[in-house]
Amino acid sequence: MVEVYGPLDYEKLKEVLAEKLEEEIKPDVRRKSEAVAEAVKKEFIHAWNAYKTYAWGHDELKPLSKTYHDWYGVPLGLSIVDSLDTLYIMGLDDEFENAVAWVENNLNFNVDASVSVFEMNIRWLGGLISGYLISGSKKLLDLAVDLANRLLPAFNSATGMPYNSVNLKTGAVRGNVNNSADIGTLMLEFGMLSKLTGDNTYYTKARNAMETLFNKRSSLDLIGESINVDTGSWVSTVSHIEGLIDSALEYPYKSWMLFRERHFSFKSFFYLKGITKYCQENYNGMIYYKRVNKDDGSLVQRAIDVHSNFYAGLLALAGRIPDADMFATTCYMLWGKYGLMPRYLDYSNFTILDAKNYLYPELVESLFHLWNVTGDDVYRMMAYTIFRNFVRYCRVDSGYAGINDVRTMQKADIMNSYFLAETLKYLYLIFSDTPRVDYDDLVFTTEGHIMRGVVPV
Ligand code: DMJ
Repeated sequence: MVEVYGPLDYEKLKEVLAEKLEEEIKPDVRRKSEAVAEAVKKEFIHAWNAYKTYAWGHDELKPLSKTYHDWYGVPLGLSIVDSLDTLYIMGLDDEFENAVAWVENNLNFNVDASVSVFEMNIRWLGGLISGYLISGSKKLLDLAVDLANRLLPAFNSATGMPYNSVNLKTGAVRGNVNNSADIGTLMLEFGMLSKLTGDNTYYTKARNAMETLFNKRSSLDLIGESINVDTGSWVSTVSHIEGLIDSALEYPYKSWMLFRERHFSFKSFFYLKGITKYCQENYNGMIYYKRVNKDDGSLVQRAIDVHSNFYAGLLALAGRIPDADMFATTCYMLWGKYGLMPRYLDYSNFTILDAKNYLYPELVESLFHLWNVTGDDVYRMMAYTIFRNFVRYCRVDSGYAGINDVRTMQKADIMNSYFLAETLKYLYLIFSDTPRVDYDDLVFTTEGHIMRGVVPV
């Protein structure tokens, strides 16, 4: 990894990066970007084979104990569903067919379990829809409809914003205090399902939830972390771009890209405006997004969560290239400083507040969008060093392991499904010179699932 210490200044860092990347990385990446894509694919196969051997049909692989983890106590094949479009994109057609067959023959949502509406949406529903768009398998679409119908009771709150959890069998709901991200990250998947089925229910419910959340924004155009969906009162008034809020800021813009309804771009404009004005700051020569109170903009904390790394990609998609570049560079500096970026740190003094890195995708996602929009090889080179460090620190005999503490690189017994759905997919796409999908015709969901365009529908 390019190690960057000393002056943490954007201009100086760009110089150091340019020099180091030129010496260390460029010859490799320039010469053989397709070979790097193949290397990423090889690592995907390594992780996928381990999942197949030790956890097939279960949700996620535990790569150290060589066993599995099921989120809700019953196997719902999460890693299979989450991997479908990655298998297709990487040209692993036999594996894709086997995975579709497993889903067709085994996946059953009639289970007595209280599930997160957000997670079932971004991982399972998104995976099924993109799997259907690629395969044309009617059974996958039926499963997507069945799942969405089981999630619908969550919207029966007084405000129409969803409860946090719903029992897939009984429809019983839980959690009337819900996060902004969980409320505002349904539109792409629910909306696409309506487009595919002609049943507008899903589109309308998700749109109402997004609309209601938007209307609860403060006069500074900021939303808080959590809200009571029965009363419509904010519970946490802290505003930022991190987990608990993150993808609520991402979905209005991407919904505009997918559905082309003007009100989505309007929402996105106001969210980006509020964040730029009250959260964005130049600090020690770099760009950061601080945590503030949504009502008066007062400082809550100077901290950065690895999940916020997605924001550079959103800025790139929205055409804000200088800010996108500066923030991606800030994030890259933090990945470089620690080998892998710790989940959470105070950027005023670099105190680590949470030292784990569970194979997080957000920076490579942003680098992919930046590279795709600008064509600047610097983003490929940054992605290459991150890929090398994932291999160096996280690869084990049976797959890939998250890291519990980036200071010691002590491994965690978990290979999250998004490593297959997002991290390796974006790493592959950034290097592939012959992509199987046309980026101009696609929207990537927050879980990296591809919507629109691929499609024999
Ligand atoms: C992914 O499941 C999605 O990107 C989600 O939006 C938030 N974070 C995880 C990965 O970190």
